[in-house]
Amino acid sequence: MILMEHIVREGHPTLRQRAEEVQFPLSEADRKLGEDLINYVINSQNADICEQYGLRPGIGLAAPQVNASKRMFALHILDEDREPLSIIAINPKIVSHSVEKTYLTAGEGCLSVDRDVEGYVPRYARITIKAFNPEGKEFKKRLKGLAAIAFQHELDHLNGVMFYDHIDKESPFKEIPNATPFERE
Ligand code: K2U
Ligand code: NI
Repeated sequence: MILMEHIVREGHPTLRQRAEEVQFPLSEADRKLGEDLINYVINSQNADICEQYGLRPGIGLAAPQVNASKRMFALHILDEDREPLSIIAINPKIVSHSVEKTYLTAGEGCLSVDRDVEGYVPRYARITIKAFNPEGKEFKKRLKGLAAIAFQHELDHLNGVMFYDHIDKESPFKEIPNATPFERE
């Protein structure tokens, strides 16, 4: 079970590396890694488990965040008024995206960042993604809203990018051109 002690924090070199492609068929270790990632995000959204183990709630977690430099992350997003998204994405790619951008008006956070970093993080409003599931089957999805934002946040982790790299240092709340704000309730 992944606990907060297993999550590396900013300054750890793995968070700034480009993670390695995952080979199929998955090794037993890689299969377990995927399970551990999705179980973390599911557990972290259960108030009792969260309290019992001192977890920070998350809707996504990428392998580099547990010091595994592999192109794999989990997303578990149920609170959208859209179909639930619960995936382990292996060797994920954005194949196309909208010109329109979006950003969380509350800004973003990160399980690997123990501080608040304010400012708007520009993201593509709609994306078409493809990835492999743990069985090696490729899937494609069109994402928007929080799912699109979260996918881009996790994909950044596979490329050594942190959310605050995207924030305008001089003017963190500068209006983002051609962007529709996303208010998270
Ligand atoms: O990668 C991570 O550190 C988990 C991130 C993922 C994330 C951050 C910002 C925006 C979307 C996804 C967060 O800790 S998950 C916490 C969270 C929950 C709901 C909405 C936004 C962030
Ligand atoms: Ni993060």
